[in-house]
Amino acid sequence: MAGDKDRSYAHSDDDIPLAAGAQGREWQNHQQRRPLIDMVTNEWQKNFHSDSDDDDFFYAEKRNWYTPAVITLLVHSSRRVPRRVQRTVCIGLGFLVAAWLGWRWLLQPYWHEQSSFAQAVSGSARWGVYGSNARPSFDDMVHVKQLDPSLLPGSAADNQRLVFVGDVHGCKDELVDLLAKVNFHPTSDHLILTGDMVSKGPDSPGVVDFARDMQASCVRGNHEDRVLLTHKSLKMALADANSSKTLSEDEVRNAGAKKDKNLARSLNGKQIEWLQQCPVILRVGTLPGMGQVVVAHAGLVPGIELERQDPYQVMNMRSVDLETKVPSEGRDYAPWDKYWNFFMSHVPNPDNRVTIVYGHDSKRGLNIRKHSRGIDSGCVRGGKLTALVVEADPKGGPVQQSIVSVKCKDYKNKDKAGAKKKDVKGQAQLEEEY
Ligand SMILES: [Mn+2]
Repeated sequence: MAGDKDRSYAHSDDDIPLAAGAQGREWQNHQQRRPLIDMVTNEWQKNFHSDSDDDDFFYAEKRNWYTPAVITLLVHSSRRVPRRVQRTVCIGLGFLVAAWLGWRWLLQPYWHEQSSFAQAVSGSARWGVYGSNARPSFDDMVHVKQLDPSLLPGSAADNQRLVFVGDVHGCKDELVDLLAKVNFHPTSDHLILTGDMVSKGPDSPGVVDFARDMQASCVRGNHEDRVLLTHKSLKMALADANSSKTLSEDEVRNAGAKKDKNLARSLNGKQIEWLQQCPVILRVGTLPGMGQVVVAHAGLVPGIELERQDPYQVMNMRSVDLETKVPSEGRDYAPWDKYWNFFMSHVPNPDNRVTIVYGHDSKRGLNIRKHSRGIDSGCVRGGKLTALVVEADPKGGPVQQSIVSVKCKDYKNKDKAGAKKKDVKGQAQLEEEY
């Protein structure tokens, strides 16, 4: 084959006749008629000359730029560039990459978020105004309550403090520890619980009794709501049973999940009554440096009167659809607290700005912003129990605020180990429900 011969020629310049063997003469003549370059018979040369135009194009594409010649050139030229210049170029390139990443992952999302908040605040309501629809009022639920002004810090001679505590979830020992840590005095300090005082943890009735003893204020969390609704349906089912009516399967099922039923049964009349008087929203009043202060378990939609907030969402929201202002208990939309803070920072009169103290979002954890204080730090699942302590400034300036917390035992994982054996699916559902 021609290829074999070519290769043997390429092998050595001196031995052309020998390598050509029997066909030496013919090749010698042929060789003399050809330019010297044609003797270079590597792959590149062969393909370049023998194939059609299309293939040329194809092979040209396939050739790598980093041929030995190019690499030699690069190495030589880089040796000629001073080290300092090389370093500067490297640092410059690194800086450019960092700047691009910073823009792409930090600044751009932030800018996008801020402009969508601005649009939500100033834009016209495309789908009507959220909160303007009439809702039925619930006669067994307090929607908004006003805190007694005499309980505000600085309202009396003795140094009164407000102590807000996040989701206790039946962790009575930790609540007692936390109040001891902040040196709580029931006569001069006032305790405000941000909801979800009961359920999940070891001693829900104990927490309610303790809160009653302390004459604490509270708001209704999603767990109080469930327990109270379950209690109500149990009572109704019992009344039906007493009126010698047999319960239908639906009535039994609708009386609530087993855990809620057990919890509702574990609470006595006084404890249920106390939970019942917890409002969905507690108006604390105006505190210097904090503006108006409001407590709600999960959140509020800014720009909507407290009386017009959807009670279910106040106990459950995590995000808000900026286009419709409709809150959601999922995280599919903008975090409500970020929108809240953007909105409040754009209220012209500082006296009209509202600071909200809330719990509910233990996954997000402690979340302190200018106009919001998220203080659920996941006590019942082995996190911390957190207090926000608000104290009057002796000189009449802005109130002093501090965060104090205690470590909690992991009650939920202890329960989980036992529950897993019994009902894996049920536990997965409970995980989702918070
Ligand atoms: Mn909650």
